[in-house]
Amino acid sequence: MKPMAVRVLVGAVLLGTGAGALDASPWWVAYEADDGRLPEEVGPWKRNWGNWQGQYQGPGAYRTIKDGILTYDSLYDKGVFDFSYIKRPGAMDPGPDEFFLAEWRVNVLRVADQADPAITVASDEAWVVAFWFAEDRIFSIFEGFQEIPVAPHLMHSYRFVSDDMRRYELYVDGLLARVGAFSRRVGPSEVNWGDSTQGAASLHEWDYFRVGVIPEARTAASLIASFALMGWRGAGPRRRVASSARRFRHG
Ligand SMILES: [Ca+2]
Repeated sequence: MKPMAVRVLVGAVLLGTGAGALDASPWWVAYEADDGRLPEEVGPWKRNWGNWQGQYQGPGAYRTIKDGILTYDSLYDKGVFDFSYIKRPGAMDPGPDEFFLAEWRVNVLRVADQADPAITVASDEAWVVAFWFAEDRIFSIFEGFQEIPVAPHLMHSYRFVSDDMRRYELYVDGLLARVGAFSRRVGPSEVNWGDSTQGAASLHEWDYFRVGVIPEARTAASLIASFALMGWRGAGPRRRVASSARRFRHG
């Protein structure tokens, strides 16, 4: 793992001030890449990018949207990072009878080298999980680079679930792939995703990235019902996910 140590997961050490007024939990933020707008254009996502010259230097990754897919291409420069983030100081974590859910669908087509795209979840109480994406596996970088293999060069659906921001479950294509633990970190609560690494370059496609806090279902039956309501089972009800999430967010 030595080559990885020289690289910087920029997203995991991102510093900054918090957002303004926040919705009370439950909450839900989704980027669907459906209408040609970039995450920061849709909001409330903000963008952080740069290169070896520093933050906000250069064009970042070449980002294009086609047929509901957002593609990042930073193969031209390993110094490039370019990711989207939200901060919710004091309002990220699930309360009693709620759970935290992040779900995303991504195809990592090429990485030079080892891993470049990433997602980070950092809690209000300063606990963090970050996954680093290679072509044929992902790494939980704060858990000793624990590896989770995936079939290369395919779209995979990921679901990250936690009810206490200490332990989590990660599902890949609907199957439980890892039960893991958050690690200590410094900084405000935050979620980010994209090309999060300086020192590696990549080409990857994102179908969606969704995150929020959802009321806990009390029985297995209602759990299944609420997952069905949320579009838990597939790409079909995508827009319905967004609208039901909006209901949670504003209701
Ligand atoms: Ca990069």
